[in-house]
Amino acid sequence: MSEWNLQTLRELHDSPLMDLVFQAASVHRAHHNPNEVQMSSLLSIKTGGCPEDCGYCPQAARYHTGVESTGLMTVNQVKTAAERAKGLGSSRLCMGAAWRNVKDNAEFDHVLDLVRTVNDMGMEVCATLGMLTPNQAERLAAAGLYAYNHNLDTSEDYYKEVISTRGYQDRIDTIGNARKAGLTVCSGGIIGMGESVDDRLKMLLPLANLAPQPDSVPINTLVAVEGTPMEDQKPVSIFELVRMIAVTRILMPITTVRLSAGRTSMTAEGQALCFLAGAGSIFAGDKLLTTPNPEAFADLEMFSNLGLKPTAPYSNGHTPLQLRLPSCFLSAFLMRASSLAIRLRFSSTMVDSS
Ligand code: SAM
Ligand code: DTB
Ligand code: SF4
Repeated sequence: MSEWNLQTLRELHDSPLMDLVFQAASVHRAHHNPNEVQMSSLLSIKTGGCPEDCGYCPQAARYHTGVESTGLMTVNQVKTAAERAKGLGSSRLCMGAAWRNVKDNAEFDHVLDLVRTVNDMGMEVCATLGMLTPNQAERLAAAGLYAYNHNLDTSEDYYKEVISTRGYQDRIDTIGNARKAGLTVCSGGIIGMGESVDDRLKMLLPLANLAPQPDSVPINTLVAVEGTPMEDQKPVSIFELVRMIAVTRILMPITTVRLSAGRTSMTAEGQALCFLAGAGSIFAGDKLLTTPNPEAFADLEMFSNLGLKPTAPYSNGHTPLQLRLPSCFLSAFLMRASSLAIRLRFSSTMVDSS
């Protein structure tokens, strides 16, 4: 358990911004390269028609948002998109499906093929497919999945105002299933849905209390989409976002804090403050899952102005199971080969001396 509670976290959150950012930047530098930011791309492999009622989501079938429902993308479509993303500097691809949960059917077998395809390209493969059973998590890990994204979204109290079709504990269970299968965990949430500052901090506490803490925490600002119950939410200010990123960084020092949805309305100066406060990744490419994201050239210009370099894949030392297996076999082979060589040398020494 971390030493933080809501009161100490709130004091930290409300401290003068310069002090907060300085403290967060110091923690960031102690554990991460402050001049590297990972570029990660999103790909909606199955869009729209979702049975859930998440109040922020343009892909829920019950809201009239103009998002068209599609079938699963083919291997070739995903390969082309992944090659484009890699060419623009992304070292990670996150594939999203508008599902409540994964089903054990031919579609899931196809997703496993998609995971293998992107893994073979040397990219970190992330997926966000809804709830997972332990066996499904294991099959994804065996196919080479590196990370699973499943957000808490908000505090347990405010969650009831946002989603009724899936419980908070269901989310915690899926995160546990992903982790037990050896997947790295990506879990965070959204600010700007009408929640209080305490709700934001109450979302961070259960994440910080996971042992170990999540490998990534995405901080999204709401993209208020017409037709969803949240269409009229007021945008959060950049300073609220910087405070949230800084508190996340201090609370979870090793975690990659991901500056996620909502960047189209931010200036490069605002984003620079987010990087200073500990954000270590952005979603790159002109589309998130269904909504717009800054153009690639704008991000390249921002990276150049700030002297930032895109992070290489697997830079935190983890590798997906599929990549770990050959190296396990290789080290077992090398150990056997060297013990054989020692035995041969030993027996030839015995022959020489006789
Ligand atoms: N269907 C799967 C699920 O809900 O677990 C995966 C896809 S879902 C789109 C992934 C996450 O995207 C959500 O948990 C939410 O945090 C984020 N998200 C969705 N719509 C958003 C919006 N309008 N603004 C900001 N974040 C959003
Ligand atoms: C996350 O926390 N944010 C990403 C990713 N995980 C899957 C999704 C953002 C979606 C924004 C709304 C859309 O484009 O549909
Ligand atoms: Fe469906 Fe995921 Fe959107 Fe919720 S967030 S409506 S589960 S696609």
